[in-house]
Amino acid sequence: MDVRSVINNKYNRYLVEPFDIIKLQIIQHLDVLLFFALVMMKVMYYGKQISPDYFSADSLRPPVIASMLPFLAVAFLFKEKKRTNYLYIINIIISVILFADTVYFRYFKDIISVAAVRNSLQLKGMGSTIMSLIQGKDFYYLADIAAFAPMIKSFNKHKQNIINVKTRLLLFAVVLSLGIGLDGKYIYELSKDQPMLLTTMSNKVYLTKILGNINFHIIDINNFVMKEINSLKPLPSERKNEINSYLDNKNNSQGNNLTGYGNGKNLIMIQVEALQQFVINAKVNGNEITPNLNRWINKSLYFDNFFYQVAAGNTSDAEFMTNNSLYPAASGAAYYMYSGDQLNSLAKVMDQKGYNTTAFHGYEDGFWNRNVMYKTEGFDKFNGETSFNLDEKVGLGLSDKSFFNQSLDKLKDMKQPFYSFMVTLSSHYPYDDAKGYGNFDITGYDGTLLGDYLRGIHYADEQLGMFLDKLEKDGLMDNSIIVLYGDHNAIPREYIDQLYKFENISNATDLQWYQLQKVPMLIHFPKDQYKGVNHIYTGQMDVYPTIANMFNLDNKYMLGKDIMNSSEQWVVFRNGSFTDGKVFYVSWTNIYYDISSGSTILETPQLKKEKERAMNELSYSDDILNSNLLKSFVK
Ligand code: GP9
Ligand code: MN
Repeated sequence: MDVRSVINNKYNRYLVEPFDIIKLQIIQHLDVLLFFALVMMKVMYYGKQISPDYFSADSLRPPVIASMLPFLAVAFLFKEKKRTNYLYIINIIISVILFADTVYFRYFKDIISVAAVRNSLQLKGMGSTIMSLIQGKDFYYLADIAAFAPMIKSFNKHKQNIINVKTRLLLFAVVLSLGIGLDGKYIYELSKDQPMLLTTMSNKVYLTKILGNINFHIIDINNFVMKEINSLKPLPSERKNEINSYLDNKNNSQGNNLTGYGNGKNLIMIQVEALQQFVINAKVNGNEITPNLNRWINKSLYFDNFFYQVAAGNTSDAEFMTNNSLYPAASGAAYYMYSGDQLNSLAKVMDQKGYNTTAFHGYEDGFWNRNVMYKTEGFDKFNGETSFNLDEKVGLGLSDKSFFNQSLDKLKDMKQPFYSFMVTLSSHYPYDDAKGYGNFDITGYDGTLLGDYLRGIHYADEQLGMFLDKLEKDGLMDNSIIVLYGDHNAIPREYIDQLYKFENISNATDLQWYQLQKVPMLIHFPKDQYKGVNHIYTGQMDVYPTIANMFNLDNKYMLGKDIMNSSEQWVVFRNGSFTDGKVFYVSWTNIYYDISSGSTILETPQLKKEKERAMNELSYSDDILNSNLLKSFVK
């Protein structure tokens, strides 16, 4: 029976059985139904491939349906025959993406991103690695595409264009609004639950779970294109010159204290999760919180006015600063946004000097985009979660104890000289997983975040102590410089009253809050040389320039200072706050504090200049990164 004659013949319409109408509608929309069912099946299969527990079918279905709807909506704009072709093409695109995602996950345990694709295209030998990762079952995604190719033509031949424009537009509008509504709901819920995640993209796997694989890729492509458009806008040459001469001035050595001291020695840099300064040399119920760090501080050059300077990128921002001496991104995470830039990172420059460079971290390789960014930063190797035996877990992932033990074995096997960058994990918020380890007495702080932190950081301290002691015993320390620092604060603002109470501070000012945002930083030299305490105001931005001086590295593109050869006490924070060691400027209230008296002071022309300098430095850093300036600066 001709479809058109049934539907269009108003005299005959009442003669048609309802069942026939349904049947006809199904045949007429077979392409839509098939597309929907096939893509759903593939995304479910994809979830199962990646992690059956994490991506349960129930959790995947709603966001996947939501992300499909806008594509379906567009399909209704086409006449039926064209619609089939459109859906077929969209199916191919989605299937190829899922195929790539599956293969990529097998290796990196992360979701593929545009930056990751671009970076791997630049790597030699990546082609054969990818080929070796592909498995027969991955072709499940593509099977229907091959099967349907010959059928589409004959399907279209039997189908007729019968839906009028008005109905098609209506269908488009209804399905699109439904899709946007549902997507909006999931995005809103996510932004309430984890406000930073959408801009920092720190956990792509989680984002994919909440928004669906397709939406993740749309956001990722959008971010990538926006960044590319931004960097296409050429900076005026005067601006480039201004930045260049500022960098020249900054990186003009003012002395030769310890210059080249590290030549031929190893560098072991340890970034400790949530290690704040207030626990150093402090006691709870008569017991030292960090007895091991306190002991090692006495054998090292210790900086007791060292600030973390991180922004939304948190841990990754700390890594970014100590390895690049450029400021974190104004919004989002530098580790995601700038992973396609050319950088003159510590590992890269060390590598040029013949060093072996390796990063170590006991959590998902793709978290904070590390698997991509460590390559951009020039590390030869990244020992992420997939390189460790996950034999003991504390909090998020591999326990610090096992992490240090396994890393030590790897260090011993490494060709010297090396630069090893180690990022710890166990003392991660909310710190309540170290309960079963040790019996640190936190009476009086039980059931509080601060109490959990004290116990958590006590555990981390114990592992750090064991690691450092072993390094010393094994003799590796005799030929190594160790730099150790905390990545960011442990007690967020919501819980700050617990910390004020611990510190006996009442009616705290913003200056007092900032003074509590210090993290420990120590440099240990062989044979405990140069031990002592240095009170200079400094921060994470200054780590790379300091190392560059000690290891005679040639880098003129750092915005921090060499602490060994500078009398400046300049520390700038991403929000525009800054200190010069005497005055502290708090950007959100526009108030200056005199550090020694703690009282507020009025702006002087000199302070106004400093404020401008802080803003300039931040915007220079933004321009360098947004316009990928190091690509042309670094010869
Ligand atoms: C995870 C770890 C945590 O890999 O570095 O990052 P954070 O949540 O502290 O930014
Ligand atoms: Mn951290």
